[in-house]
Amino acid sequence: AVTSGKVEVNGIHLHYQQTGDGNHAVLLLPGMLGSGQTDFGPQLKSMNKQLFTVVAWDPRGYGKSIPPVREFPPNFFEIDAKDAVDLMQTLKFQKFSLLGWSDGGITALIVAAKYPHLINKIVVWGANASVTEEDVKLYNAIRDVSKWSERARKPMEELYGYEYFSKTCEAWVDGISQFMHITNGSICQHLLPHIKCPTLIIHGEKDPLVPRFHPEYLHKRIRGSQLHFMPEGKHNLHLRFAEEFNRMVERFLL
Ligand code: TYC
Repeated sequence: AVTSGKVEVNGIHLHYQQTGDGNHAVLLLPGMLGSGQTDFGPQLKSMNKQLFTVVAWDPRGYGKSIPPVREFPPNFFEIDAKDAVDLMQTLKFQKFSLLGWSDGGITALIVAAKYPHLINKIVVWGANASVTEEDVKLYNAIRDVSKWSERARKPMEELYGYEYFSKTCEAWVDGISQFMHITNGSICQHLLPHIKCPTLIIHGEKDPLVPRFHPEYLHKRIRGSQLHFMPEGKHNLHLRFAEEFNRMVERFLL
């Protein structure tokens, strides 16, 4: 069974889902506008519940962690990183692993670098440590949510309503694009050498949103990291190829 709850963390009532009772705690971190419910259905359903205790969180302003409305100050990933850590501490998980998708992957990288004593292992996919001009073009192509695929759009519209969904997506595009100007494109490049835990980077070779140089850069800068390509995978490889993804991740975490 999957339970859900809210706890107060840094003044925000953060919503999370939880399942399993294994010794190995794992936090699932959703992508932009994501939540446990929209982004991690197959993981909450099918990850091994004897081995793992799985928590999926809704970052502040996303999913059911509203209010507050989502904002994108220059340090929004750092804010998410601290919230994620403080959530797990509040839930009494001493040490845990992270599975981070896309923006959630960026948050996972920052957590692993800044709070190394708390982190067991991390898995990231669809994540990037920097923003290039090519990325900004791709971001602007998804600014208008009416152009999203039905599969990506529908759960978001059901969760947020059209208004909040479309406004927050536009705010995200502006928020992520600001790294181009304020840090010369870096989101967390300087932190990667501080990541000391076992790290698995997964990349879908057909991901239309994240160019391949991003996972290759992560692999180069994170010492001892593994890079695994899924030839048929797109951005949502953990949903489309859930069984393959879950088994690979479980094997890595053990
Ligand atoms: N980072 C986004 C997420 O968290 C996905 C995304 C990546 C969107 C690249 C656009 O060009 C893009 N799901």
